[in-house]
Amino acid sequence: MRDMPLTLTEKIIQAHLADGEMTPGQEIGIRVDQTLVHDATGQMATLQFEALGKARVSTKRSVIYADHNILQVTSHNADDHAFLRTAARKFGLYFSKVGNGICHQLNLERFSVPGDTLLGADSHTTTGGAVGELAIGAGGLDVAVAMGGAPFYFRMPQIKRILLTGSLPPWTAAKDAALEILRRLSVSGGRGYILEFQGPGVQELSVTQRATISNMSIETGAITSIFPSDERTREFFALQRREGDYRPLSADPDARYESTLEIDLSSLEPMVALPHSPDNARPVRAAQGVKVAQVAIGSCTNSSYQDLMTAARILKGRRVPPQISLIVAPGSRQVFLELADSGALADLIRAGARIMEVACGFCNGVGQAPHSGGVSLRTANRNFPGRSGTPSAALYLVSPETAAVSALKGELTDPREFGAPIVVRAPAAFQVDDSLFLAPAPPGEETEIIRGPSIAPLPRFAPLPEALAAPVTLVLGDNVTTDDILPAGAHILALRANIPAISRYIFSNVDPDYVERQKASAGGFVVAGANYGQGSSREHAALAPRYLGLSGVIAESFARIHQANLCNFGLLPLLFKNPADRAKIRAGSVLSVDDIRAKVASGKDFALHDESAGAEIAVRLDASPRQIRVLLAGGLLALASSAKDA
Ligand code: MIC
Ligand code: SF4
Repeated sequence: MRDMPLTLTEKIIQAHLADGEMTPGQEIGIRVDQTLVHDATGQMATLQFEALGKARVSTKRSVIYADHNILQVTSHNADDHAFLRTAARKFGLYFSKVGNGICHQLNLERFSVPGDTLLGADSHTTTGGAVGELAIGAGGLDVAVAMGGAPFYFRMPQIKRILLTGSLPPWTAAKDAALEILRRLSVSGGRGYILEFQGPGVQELSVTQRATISNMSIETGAITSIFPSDERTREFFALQRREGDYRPLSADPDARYESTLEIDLSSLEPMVALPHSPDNARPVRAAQGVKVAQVAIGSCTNSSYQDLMTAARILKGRRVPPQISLIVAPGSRQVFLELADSGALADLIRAGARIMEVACGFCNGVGQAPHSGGVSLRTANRNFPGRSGTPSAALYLVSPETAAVSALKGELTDPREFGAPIVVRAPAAFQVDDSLFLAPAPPGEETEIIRGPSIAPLPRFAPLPEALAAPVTLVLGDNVTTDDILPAGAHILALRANIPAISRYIFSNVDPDYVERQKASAGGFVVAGANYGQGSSREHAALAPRYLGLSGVIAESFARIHQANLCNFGLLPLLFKNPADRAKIRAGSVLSVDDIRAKVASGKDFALHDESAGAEIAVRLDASPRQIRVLLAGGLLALASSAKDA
C-alpha cells in the first residue's frame, strides 16, 4: 500500500491506523486526535467514560458542548450542564458553555485541524471534513472509549469521488449543492462510503460553503466526507487567526476511487427538500407557491456569518408578512457578535425576526414547534416527521437565500425572483473570544462532580443468553430514522441522562403502545426494511430499547452508527438472508433459536424459527469479530468490566 497513490482519506487513515488493514469492508481501528460530545449525548458518554475507570482523557483535545438542551423549563438541563461542566473539568475536557454556539460550527471555527481525526457523538461531526479533517460521528460509548485513548473501529470504506466542476450561479447556494447530492445519492446511496471532494469546483467554494456540504453528507448514509485543505482553507484559518493550524493536504494525483459522481456547480439552481426526507429534493421552482407559516434560519448546516449576513441583507429594509414567524438562530457567538457589530442584527429585528439563542434550538424541536399541520421552511439538514416537535408539521429544507426571500413573500419562492444577487464578504478577520470555553483542571487538582437529580445511574445488562424465544414487538418499513425510534423535542431531550425515564418514549410517534408491549414481553424483535436507524447518532435509540427488553432487530440493512450502537448495548443486528422472508413475519409471532451464543460466536448464518408461520427465517449477524465479543458479553461496558475483573 505504501507506494500506491492514495486518496486523502486513505492518507489520513494510514497515518492513524492502529488496527487492521485498509481493505474495504474490513474492520479497522484508527487513533482519534480529537473528540466532541454535547449535552444530549455527553451525559451518557461521560457516565460511560467514568465507568471505564479512566482518570483523564488521553486525546489531543476533547470538548463537551452545551448546545442542544438549552431550554430551562425544569431543572433537568441546568442539572445536566452542572454535571457536564464539572465532569469536563475533572476528566480533562474543555466545556463550551451555553451561549457559545453549536458544536459543529464552533469546532470548525476554533478547533478543526486538517489531517486530524475527530470523533463526535453527533452525526453531523462530518462538518469537519470542510477543512480536510477526517471527522466521523459515532455513538457516545464509542466516543467515551476513544476519549480513553483506545482506537475507534469501523469498516474500511470505499472512497467515492465527488468531482465538482464549474461554480455556483447567483442565488444558488452550497445548500443547493448538498440537496442535489442527496437527490442523486438518496438517504442510503452513501452507505459504506467516504465521499471525497475533488475537481476545479472545489476552489470556488469557501470553507463555510464546504461545511454546509460536508455537514449534510451524513444524510446520504456516508461515513463522512472530506475536502482537500487548500488556499481557501488557509484563508479560513487566517480569518479565525489560527494560521498555525493550517496545512495543505490533498489526494495523490493518480489516486484511485471506487466510483465518481460528477456535479457541475454551474448547472445547479435553488433546491428544496420536500417533506419528509432530505433526499426528497427538487428545484424550488417545481414546488413554488407553497404557503408557509414559519421560516427558520440557523442550525449547524446554515448558521455561519455568510449565511446569516446574506439573509439579513435580503431582509434589510423590508418586513415579513404578519402570518409568518421568522426565526433566526446564529451558529456561534462569533457569528452573533459580527451580526450585532455590523448592524445586520438590527436589520433582522426590524424585518420582524425572532432572534433565538445561539444553539441548535428549532432544528430538533427544542422550541419553535410549528402550529399543527403548519409548513416550516428551514435551513436545517433533516425534515423527518416529528423532528420539529409537531408531528403533523411539514418541514421543507432550503438555503438561507430561499428562506429569506420566501419569508418576505409568505410562500416558497425561487430566490432568483428577488433581483440583483447579494454578495457578502467576510470581514478582514473574525472576532475571537474563547472565554466561553472553560479549560480543564490541571492534572492532580481535586474536582467534585455535581450530580443533580437528573442524572440516573447507567443500566447494566446481562450477557447474551443460551437460547432466545421472543415475540416480534414491532414491524416497520424502510429508512426508519432514530427520530422514529426516539423522537426529538424538548421534553424528551431533557431526559437524556435518565434511561428509565426516556425509555417511555421509544417509538412513541410510531406506535404509542410499543413500550407497554415490549415491557410485558420476555425479549422481543423489531422487524424492518433497509437502512434501519438512519439519521442521528443517539445511542439512546439502542440503549433504551435494550433497557425495555428488546433482544435484537432484523432488517435488510442498518445505518452504520446505529448498527454500532446496537452492538454496543448487546442488541443483535440481524440481516435477512432472503429479503422475501420479511413479508412472512407478523407482529406478535414468536421467533426462537437455541444455542444462540454458539451461533453468534461462530459468526456463521443461522435461522430463527417462526412458530406462527411455521417457517425458518435465515439471518446473517451484521457484526465484526470484535463486535461478536461485545454481543456475547451483553454490551461494550459489560465486556470492558469483565476484562477489568479478569
Ligand atoms: C440530530 O441532529 O439529530 C442530533 C440531535 O444532533 C443528533 C444527536 C442526538 O440526538 O443526540 C445527531 O445528529 O447525532
Ligand atoms: Fe444541532 Fe440540528 Fe446540528 Fe443536530 S442537526 S447538531 S440538532 S443544529
